[in-house]
Amino acid sequence: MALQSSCPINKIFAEEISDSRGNPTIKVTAWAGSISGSFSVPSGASTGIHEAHELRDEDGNPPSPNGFGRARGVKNAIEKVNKIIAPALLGQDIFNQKEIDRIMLELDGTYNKDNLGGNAIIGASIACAKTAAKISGKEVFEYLRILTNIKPSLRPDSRQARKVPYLFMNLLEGGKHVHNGLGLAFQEYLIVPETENVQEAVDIGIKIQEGLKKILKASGDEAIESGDEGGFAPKTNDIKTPLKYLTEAVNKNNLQDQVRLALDTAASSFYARGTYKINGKNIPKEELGEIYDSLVKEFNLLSIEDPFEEEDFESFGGLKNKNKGLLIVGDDLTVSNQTLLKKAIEKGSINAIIIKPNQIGTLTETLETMKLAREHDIELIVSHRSGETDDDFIADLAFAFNCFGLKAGSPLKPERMVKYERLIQISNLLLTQFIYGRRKKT
Ligand code: 2PG
Ligand code: MG
Repeated sequence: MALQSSCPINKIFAEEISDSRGNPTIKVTAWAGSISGSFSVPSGASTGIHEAHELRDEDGNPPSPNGFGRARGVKNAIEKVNKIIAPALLGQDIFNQKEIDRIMLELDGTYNKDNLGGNAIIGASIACAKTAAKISGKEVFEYLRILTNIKPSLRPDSRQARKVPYLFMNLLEGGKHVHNGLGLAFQEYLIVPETENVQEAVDIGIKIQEGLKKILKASGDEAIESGDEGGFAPKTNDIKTPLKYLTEAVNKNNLQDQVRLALDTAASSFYARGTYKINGKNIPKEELGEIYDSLVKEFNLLSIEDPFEEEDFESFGGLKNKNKGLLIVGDDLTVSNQTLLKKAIEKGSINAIIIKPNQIGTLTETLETMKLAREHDIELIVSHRSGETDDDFIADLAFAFNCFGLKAGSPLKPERMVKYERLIQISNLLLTQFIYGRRKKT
């Protein structure tokens, strides 16, 4: 939808920056007139097999024999933006997001963005949206609402009519996000403060993580390591122990009535040839399902993300049907992809979905997937990646459509905290507007 008289794009430029793991990634800036907006692209470690392709210099090329150049380089992706995407988008209306994304999809011409790279395309896509928001004098979340109309659910029992998303904060880490070689299977142990006051939620997160530090030390863990998202990496391979630590930290702070626990097990990462490797043992999916049933009861879990490997739509649905009230969240299962979400809906696999714009590769497709999820009463949780940048776009995306959650890691890491800070800023902004509005009337 055109917002105002058209405004042609006059420059798009990509450059290399480092992500929170120290790997190269790209930052794309789009200009219309003298106004610009940028998006810094994040990168996953436990990626779904159906995600948009992240273009790296090593793709199809052996590593440089002289050892020059950083591993996981993005020179290729930068060239795709500067030499192919930019010329194709010059002169296009910055307000016509659908056409911008359509042109890039056509140029790429593959199902998984193999040619241009999902990282190159999403960089340009969101940079254009941010520039358009600036030109129209709107906050990014307001502009997103103009791009698409995703109504809050009208179901009286829905959790979707949330004004401000709940924070999903990852405080203990395992799986592919830690590097201590102990083999803790589950990837993320999260807390969810049940408050729409974001500052209060962040304070709770910091308090509990401080508490965890003491608990880990008392358990003999002297040198406490952190995982990629700023949560601690406990020295155990027992999947239940971190839940006990979290419960202890919550109880010690007397927060048991305000905080729920959640898991992202990222099960594809400990699955191979029909079995799941947990606590050093290979077990079948039925046994894994029973473990979940008992953890849900013992720890009153709010949600489990990716409880089974990413192609087992049936087992997701089985777990959901057995545990009423539990959120079964698709991430690697659905990779923010509308076609996979449709399949999950048909099979009754999930009642919540993770949304990561770089998983699908354009803003338009991200919004379409969110819209479809909302139409089917599937809770939306907008998420960061384990390799993050200082970009705060996902906070606006989560706020714009009354999403159930924003998952952005530990508040102790600056690249995660900027997302929470942006949400605090938006809440304050609305408060000021409200007060100002009331004063104006009297
Ligand atoms: C996940 C994400 C973010 P990654 O699995 O949900 O926490 O991890 O970015 O490594 O895919
Ligand atoms: Mg996940």
